[in-house]
Amino acid sequence: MNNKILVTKSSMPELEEYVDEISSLWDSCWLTNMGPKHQKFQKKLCEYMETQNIELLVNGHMALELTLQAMNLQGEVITTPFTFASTTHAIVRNGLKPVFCDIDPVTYCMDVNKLEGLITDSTCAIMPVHVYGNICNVEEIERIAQKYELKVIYDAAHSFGEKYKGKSIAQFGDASCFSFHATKVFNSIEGGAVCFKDGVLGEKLYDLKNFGIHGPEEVAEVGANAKMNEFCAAMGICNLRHIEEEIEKRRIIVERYREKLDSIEGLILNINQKEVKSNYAYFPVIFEEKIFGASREEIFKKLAQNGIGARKYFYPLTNTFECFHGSYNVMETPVALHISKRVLTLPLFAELDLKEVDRICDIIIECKC
Ligand code: T4K
Repeated sequence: MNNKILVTKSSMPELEEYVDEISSLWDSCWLTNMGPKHQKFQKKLCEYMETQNIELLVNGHMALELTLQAMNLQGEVITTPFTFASTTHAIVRNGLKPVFCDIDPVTYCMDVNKLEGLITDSTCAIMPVHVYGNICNVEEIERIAQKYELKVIYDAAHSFGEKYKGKSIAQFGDASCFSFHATKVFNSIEGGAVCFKDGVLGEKLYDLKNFGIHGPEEVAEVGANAKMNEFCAAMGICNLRHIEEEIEKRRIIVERYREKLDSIEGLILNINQKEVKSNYAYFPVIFEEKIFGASREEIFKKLAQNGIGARKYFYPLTNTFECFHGSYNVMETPVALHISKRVLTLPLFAELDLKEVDRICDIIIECKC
């Protein structure tokens, strides 16, 4: 496993730094249930994400699922199928109906030109995804949401640390749900957070992550157990100290990929979005077989033979999952289908050596015919 290069590798603080951060837990024996580390992490995140309103959760999925529950929604939620299972599952597990909007062929986020046509009397919310850390067209989504009085919940799992026009990405929509999973730009081992506008939503989320318990003798909601424990909060505190260095290292790696692959015909690289402070979360490449001469599957296999674990994020589309028993028509999202059949996300993590980036690119270029 050690000589393999996988799609990502968790960022970790120095062991001593983490040990130092968790040592007080041996005195307090307070390990979970919104303890001092949880509170400290929440406060640090508020500063970093430039918001007053953050609720910490056990993972990004529960952030999505409980946010929908806290909003008491009913009916249809417009979302995209080019995402991780979590986005669609959060909608379905709330008894809501996902309605799939196609994606923009450049950003892979929701195609806002197709959004309005999907709104019906049953639509209650929009759940767009800042996929790969590419920022959705937040202005147009806000305009449409206001016009039809819809809630906007961003799946911001990939966009920690980003800004749009100088404004923290945490400040868009009614809520933005982040993932701090081990595989993300920023991790707290497992973890997630919701940033929100309305304080009442925060109070509900606080209860919902703790079984719906509102007071010592009052259980007001049918909640879950989705609390972040103290060890995860401590990891988050440590990793947050280094986040800007991490993003800078990623930027250098992405630049190198671009230098090597930009001019190769048949490859489409992820764009540099204007007015976005990027976190360089993923490096997706679209392989147009007819021009490049080799298919995504061939490249995937060739890389694997060389010990390189690129991934097909996000294939298959969520609207084709077996668990939905053919409920959705994939032909309604043709751009998402096209991209999902051709995309590979290449290895990208802060400690990835530039020589390895060159090797990965050379293997890809050798496949061109
Ligand atoms: N919304 C979106 C758009 C998401 O992408 C996700 C999660 C969510 C919501 C939900 O957030 P969470 O509930 O997960 O917080 C991974 C992650 O598990 C998942 O968090 C992530 N998206 C998804 C895109 O990727 P897998 O099944 O591909 O992970 P896995 O185990 O194959 O790991 C990928 C690579 O990461 C490994 O090859 C090596 C590396 N790795 C993995 C682990 C577990 C590490 O370096 N350290 C580790 O501890 O889903």
